[in-house]
Amino acid sequence: MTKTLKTSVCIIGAGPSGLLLSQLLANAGVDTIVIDRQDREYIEGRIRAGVLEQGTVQALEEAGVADRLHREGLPHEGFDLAFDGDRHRIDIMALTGKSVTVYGQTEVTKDLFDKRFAEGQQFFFNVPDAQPTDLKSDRPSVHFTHEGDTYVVECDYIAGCDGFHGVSRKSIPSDVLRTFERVYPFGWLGIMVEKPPVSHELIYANHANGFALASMRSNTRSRYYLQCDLDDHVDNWSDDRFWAELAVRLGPETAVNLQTGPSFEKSIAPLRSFVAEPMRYGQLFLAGDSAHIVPPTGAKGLNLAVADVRILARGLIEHYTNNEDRHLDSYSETVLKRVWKVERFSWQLSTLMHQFPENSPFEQRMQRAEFDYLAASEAASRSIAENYVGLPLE
Ligand code: FAS
Ligand code: PHB
Repeated sequence: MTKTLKTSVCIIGAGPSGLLLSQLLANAGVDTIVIDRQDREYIEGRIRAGVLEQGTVQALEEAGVADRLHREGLPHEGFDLAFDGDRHRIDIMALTGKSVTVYGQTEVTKDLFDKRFAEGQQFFFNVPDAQPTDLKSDRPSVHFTHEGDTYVVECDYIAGCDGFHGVSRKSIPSDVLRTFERVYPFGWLGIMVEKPPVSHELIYANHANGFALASMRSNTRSRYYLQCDLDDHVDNWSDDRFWAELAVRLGPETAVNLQTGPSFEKSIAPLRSFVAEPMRYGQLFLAGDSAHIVPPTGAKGLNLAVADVRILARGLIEHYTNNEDRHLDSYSETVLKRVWKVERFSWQLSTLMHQFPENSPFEQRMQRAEFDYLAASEAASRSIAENYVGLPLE
């Protein structure tokens, strides 16, 4: 016997996109049901983004989940670009009047879950088979099984917040969906360690051996990345080997301050640029990684997902409170304008800061010239800075 549930918006995915959308809608009195194929512990356990744009902080403040962020987050007013031993600081505060906040996506997810549970949000976890249906009707639905029972959620709208590997994007007919992709010929090997960061600000380094990033989660917990081959494996990287290579790529002046220790997380992530168009099909809206992926170089993935959600929440709230659909109707066009600008920036910084095996000597000189131009031009540095702190919401 199928259990029938009704809600205004059925959200597939309880990552940052789905959780934030659920909270923003709840604050406006719009009810949702949230479905995820994993459980809360698994979702909270994923280590991902670390840098929040001011717009993301503002969205979390609007959602009422920014108290711990303001207590524990680290405001950052600049970051370093290093190129073969030369260093250039991008002074984002002087160039844009804005800062970014270092606060892990893990913590953002925990803060959102805490508030959603405190407010009695209806979740269905460990759902392997959610299936959006009747997307072109005015009563779409989501069918799934949970703990042996079958369910159908009848709703007005479905929000596909189920990430790159989710079901939502795949529910858009192939003759409607257009996808664009660039897969990078390398990955990022990341570690987490309970040691103070090597520098008080982030360092992005392009060394002949490859890219390195020195980041952090707090003043006592550091996050480091090394560019690695796509077919590399974490088993090839002892902590000692990681620390030795990181020291080489950051350079001796920085490495002398490196505090090493046992890593408690070590993983390799592939890098890709990906966009799916349109981000709406009938009553289905895509938001976050279900519609786009950026290489993490620009610290944009989570921030871009939040921007989608802010724009989608605005449109849905206008629909339910004023019966006004202009922002819903323009959602896909509006978000995609921003998505492509952010894809461009993430691609630009990835192209500048990594060693590409196929690069000719000419292209290597182009990388060096781009860095030298950045270091000498306030206008060029301001361009990097205004993208890094986050472009204004349309
Ligand atoms: P998510 O992928 O976070 O969440 C999707 C949710 O949907 C998951 O909980 C999943 O279980 C669920 N789901 C999937 N399929 C489903 C189905 N069929 N049915 C029901 N539920 C389903 N961004 C940065 O800014 N900086 C970084 O350093 C960074 N590092 C990253 C490292 C890795 C390894 C990865 C994969 C991503 C990284 N990102 C980074 C990007 C990342 O932070 C995303 O942008 C962010 O998680 C997007 O959030 P969501 O759109 O909610 O998608
Ligand atoms: C991180 O701390 O995980 C991080 C920071 C900045 C990036 C990418 C990842 O650009």
